[in-house]
Amino acid sequence: MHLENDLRKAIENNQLVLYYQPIVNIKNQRIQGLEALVRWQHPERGLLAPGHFINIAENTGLIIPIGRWLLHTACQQLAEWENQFPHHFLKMSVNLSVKQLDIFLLEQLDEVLNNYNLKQNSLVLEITESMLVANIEKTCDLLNQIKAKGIGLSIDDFGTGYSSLSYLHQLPVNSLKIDRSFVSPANLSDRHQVIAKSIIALSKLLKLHVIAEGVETPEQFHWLKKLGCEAAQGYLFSRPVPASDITEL
Ligand code: G
Ligand code: G
Ligand code: MN
Ligand code: NA
Repeated sequence: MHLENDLRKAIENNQLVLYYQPIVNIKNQRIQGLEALVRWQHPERGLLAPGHFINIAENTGLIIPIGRWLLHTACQQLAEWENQFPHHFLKMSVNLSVKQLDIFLLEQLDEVLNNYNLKQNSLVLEITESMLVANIEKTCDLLNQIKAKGIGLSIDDFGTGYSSLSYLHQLPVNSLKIDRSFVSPANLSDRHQVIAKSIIALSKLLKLHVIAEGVETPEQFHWLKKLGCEAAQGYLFSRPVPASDITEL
C-alpha cells in the first residue's frame, strides 16, 4: 500500500510534526499542560490527522520508531519551554499506542529522561482503558515502573472503554480524562450529565486529577467549573497548534 511505504520514509524525510493543545486549569485559567498530537505533512495529501495513519503504524510495527520519535520530540520541546519559562510549571502529555506498552518503552523513557533533564513529573503518558484490559497484572507492573521514574499516567477517553472501575484503585494513574462525548453541549441535559458528574466525583474519591476534553463553549466551561472539574481542554481555548503558536500564547 502507498501510504504504508510513504510512512516508512516519513520520519527520515522530516514529515511528522507535533501539534500541541493547551490543557487549562479551570480555577485560574492558566495553561497547566499541553497534549502533543501527531500530524503527518504528506507531500501530496497535505496535513494528515493521526486517524489516517496511526492504525497503519500499529499494524506495520512502525509505531515503535514513530513512538520513539514522538517521545523525543515532545520532550525536547518541553525542555525548551522549561528553559524559556522557568517559573511556569508545564506538563506534557504524550499519547501511547497499545503496541508501545512493553519493556522497550522503559528504555525509551530512560533515554528521554537522560537526554532532556526535565522537571520531575512534567512528562505524562496518556493511555486508554482498552490498553489496560489485555493483561492487567503485567500492565500494572509496567505502569508502576513508569511511575517510579517520575512520569505521570493519565487515562484517556475515560468512560468509553471497558470499565476499569474494579481495578482503577490498583493502577498507578494520576489522572482521568473525561471523554468529550460526556461533556458535549448536546449532552448537558440532566440525563447525560450524570456520567461526567460521576467521573468527577470518582476522581475526587480516588484522589486523581480530572480533565475534561472537547470543551468548545463557555456553557460547557461554566458547567464543568460548577461540578468541580479541575482542568479542561478543547477548541474554546485553542485547537492543537504548532509549537511556535504555543510559545506566543
Ligand atoms: O489529533 P486528533 O486531532 O486527530 O487525534 C486523534 C487521535 O489520534 C487521538 O485521540 C489520539 O488517540 C491519537 N493520537 C494523536 N497523537 C498521537 C500520538 O502521538 N501517538 C498515538 N499513539 N496516538 C496519537
Ligand atoms: O483521543 P485523544 O483524546 O487523545 O485526542 C484528542 C482529539 O480531540 C484530537 O483529535 C483533537 O484534535 C480533538 N479535539 C481537541 N479538542 C477538541 C474539541 O474541543 N472538540 C472536538 N470535537 N475535538 C477536539
Ligand atoms: Mn489523548
Ligand atoms: Na481523548
